[in-house]
Amino acid sequence: MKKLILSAVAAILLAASPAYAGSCPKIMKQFDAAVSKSSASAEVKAKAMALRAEGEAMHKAGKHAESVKALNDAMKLIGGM
Ligand SMILES: [Cu+2]
Repeated sequence: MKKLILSAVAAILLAASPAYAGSCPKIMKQFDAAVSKSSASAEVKAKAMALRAEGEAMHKAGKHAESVKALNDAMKLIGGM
């Protein structure tokens, strides 16, 4: 029974990660398009760009959930969503 639960959890984790892996580059692309059109101040944009870089680094490290969060925060800063 315990083994069954463990494999179910593993299956869910495996199914969840490609979704995250795919959404990071998507949000990065959206951010890049939005930042050039954003009316946010240079200071806010710089902060957002730092968050985006952080998100990209985490994406490359395989931490997709954290990456998505940082990228979404970056988007919010520039008013992209
Ligand atoms: Cu990712």
